[in-house]
Order: sequence, then structure tokens, then C-alpha cells
Amino acid sequence: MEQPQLGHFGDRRLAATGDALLQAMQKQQTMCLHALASTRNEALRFGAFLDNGSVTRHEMLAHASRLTRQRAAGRHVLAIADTSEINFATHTGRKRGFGTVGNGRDIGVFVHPIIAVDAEHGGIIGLVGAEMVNRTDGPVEDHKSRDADEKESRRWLTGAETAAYALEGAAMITMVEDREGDIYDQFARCPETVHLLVRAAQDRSVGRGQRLFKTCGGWSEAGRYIITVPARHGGYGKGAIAERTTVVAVRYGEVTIKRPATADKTLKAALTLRVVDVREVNPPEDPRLRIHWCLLTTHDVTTPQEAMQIVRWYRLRWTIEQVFRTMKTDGMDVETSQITTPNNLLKLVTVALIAAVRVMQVVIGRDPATGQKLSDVIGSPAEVLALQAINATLEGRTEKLKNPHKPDSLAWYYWIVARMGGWSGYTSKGYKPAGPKIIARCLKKLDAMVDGWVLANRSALTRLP
Ligand SMILES: [Mn+2]
Repeated sequence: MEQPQLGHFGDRRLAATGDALLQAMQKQQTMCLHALASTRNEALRFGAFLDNGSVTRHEMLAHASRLTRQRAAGRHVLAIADTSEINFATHTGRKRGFGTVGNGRDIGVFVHPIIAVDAEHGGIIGLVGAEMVNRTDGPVEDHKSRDADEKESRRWLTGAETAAYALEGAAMITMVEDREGDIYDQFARCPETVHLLVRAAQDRSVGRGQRLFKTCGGWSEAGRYIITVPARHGGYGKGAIAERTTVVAVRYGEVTIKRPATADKTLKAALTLRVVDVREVNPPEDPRLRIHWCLLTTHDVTTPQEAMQIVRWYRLRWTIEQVFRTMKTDGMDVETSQITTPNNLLKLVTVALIAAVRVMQVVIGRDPATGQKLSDVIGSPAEVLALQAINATLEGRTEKLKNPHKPDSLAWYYWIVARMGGWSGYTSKGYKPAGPKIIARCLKKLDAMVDGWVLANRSALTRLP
């Protein structure tokens, strides 16, 4: 690649190895270097790469963030943040220096990324930043008794500042977070250039002895909508629950929330926020199954259309869940991963995160309805030329086998990716779009072809404006 994909690391060879590792990770999400590498020598090279002091998580994240910042200019960006734990089952007990995850037994790390999503079409713009924690302290017993500034929630407080800095130049920034982000300090300290959209976790006091949830429930309905509640596959003692459809009522209004007794006394004593409340009209008996999203936001909400816009933006939080799902593979085993230090593990998890964002970006952008631009994925004119050349070799003689999408769209790129994966190219009946796994496999092949083409045509390329 003309521009390295993973980072510069101050050395061309390191940058090239980084790109090879990233491409391998896109193809197959695993923490095992032997599985990632195609030869034994390459596995050793990947190991040496991670050991190298110039290869830092900071350079990988800063590089991704720079690309995202360029693409985000002038757009309304949803900065979606969430935490996920990556577990590594272990057979021989805890290794020195590796932390444990929530169950206090498995080795693992916490990943807290922020991803940039286009508020208009929902396509991924890129990674904004990420915090990784190798938690060596064991599970936190009682997080409510701690100050918000303490370790566990600090990442939620710094997220908006990170986004404000990294997405400077965006037309608008909205942080989108689930209930974990419902921290008074975050609303009180949010930078002026950043909006917040957070699902309420706490039934806060809204003054005059009133509580948030009951207050919202008393507002008049702005509309009713049918929504599909996805199936739940069990785990953690919960049984599997089938997909269902249900009717929800949407309400909106304004509340003033009080500073909780546990919060920093230097913060404002009260804050005025808008609320969009989505709750089932006939909720099921079991309160755990009920749909109730009480969405707190700094955006103005004065019409039912604006309320539904808030709901749509919140639902795009799904994107970060998909990134986590792409990252996680079953049976990751630290013992056999040739990863010897927690720091190297965190580097590899960073590569896995960047790879997962790239894969999901193409998976989501393949839908021509999004209208997402190719420039969100491919930066240089040389790579675009290479893709045009590859596209020409993949198109058939008949009209039916021409790439039907605009050459500047991500859907056009996806058509090439899918064709390389052996997809027939016919869009008539029986066509089933490829999922993340197939796309990831094809992306690696395509990246290699683009590289080869750019290399072979370098002399011709220098003449370009
Ligand atoms: Mn969460």
C-alpha cells in the first residue's frame, strides 16, 4: 500500500509486516500467530513485530484516528462508544501479569473503542480511538460507591473529549452510549462541541419528588411504532428467547436532572436535558424482557420527527455490537497464542479491533441504499485505479455481469470483493449476500491484488495529477 494501513512505526519493513498482520487478522480473527501466518517464518516475523518497541498501540490507534478525522470532515458523526471484554480461556491458571475479566477466572482484557458512524446513512467512517485495560485488579465489587472519576468509569468521561479532539472538523459530533454511559459527570463535563445521546440506567430525581421514568410515562404519546425484538441466544443462565414483534409508544419532553449525592460537588447542581422515551404498550410480565429505552440527549427535540431521529441514531449503536462480534472468536487460548506479555496481547487485540472495524465497514457499506462513498475505505488515487483495473477483469460480457454500482461508492467496491470470493455476480433470484467471514477472506485477497497492481504500474501512476 502507498499509505500503510496499520501504522508507520518509523520503518518501512515494520509498516509492511503490520499491514500483513492486519490483512491476516481481517481474514481470520484469532490471537494465534501460527494461525494468522501462512508460513512458519511469517509467524516468527509477526512475533518479532509485536516484540518491537517501536510497534506501539498508540501508533496503531493514532494512525486509524488520523484517517477517520480526514473522512469525518464536514459530516455529522455519531461517535459510538461501548465496552466489551475479550476472554481468553486458560488451562493452566492465571499467567503472571495477565488480568482477569468479570468472572474473576479467565484471562482477558477490556476494550473500550469509539467508532465514527455517519449519522445520515449509518455507514462506518472509521475508528476514533480505544482504551484497553488489562485488568489485574480483579472484579470491582461495588462500583456505585466509587466516584465517577475512578478507573471503571473514567473511560466514559474521557470519551467525549477524545471525540471532540479526534473529530475536529466534523459538522457535528454526537456521542451514543448505552446505560453504562449514564453518568451525571459526563453530562456536566461534556465539551461544548459534542452532543450526548445516552440510554438512562438510573431512575433519576427530576425535582419536586418526581422520578424520571414515571415522569416520561406520563407524557402524551407522539406516535406508536411496531418494532422487532431480536432473539436472545441464552447464556449467563438466561434461556433462549425467540424473536418477536411488539408495539412501542414514543414520547418526548424535557427534564431537569439533579446532581446525585455521590457526584462531585463542584459540578452544576442540575442539568436540563431532552428525553425520548420508547416503551412497550403491552409489556410482557417479565420486567427483564420489556422494551424501555429512556434516551437522554443534549439535542433539541421539539417534533415527533426529531424524536424518531433520536431513536434511529440510538439504534445505530448496534454497529459497535457487530464490531465486537466480529472480533470475538471462540476458544482463543493465550497458552497457545505465542503471546508472552500482556503488552503484546494488548497490541494484538488492537490489531483485531482495527481489522473488525474495516470488515464491518464493508459489510454495512455493501448496501447501495446507504450511498456510502468509496473514499471512506480507499484513500489513494493509485488504489482506486487498481480497483478499476481489477473490476474490468471481473466483469462479464453481458450487461447482467457488469458492476451495477457507481464507481465512487462502497457498494461498487463490495461487488468486486464478492466477485473475488466466488460470488456469481448475478443479482437475480437466489442471490444471498456474503457475510462478514467471506468478506474478510476476500478483502485479504483483494488487498494483495491492489498492492500487486500498484507495484506493477508504479511508473504509469507517477504521471497522475
Ligand atoms: Mn455496554
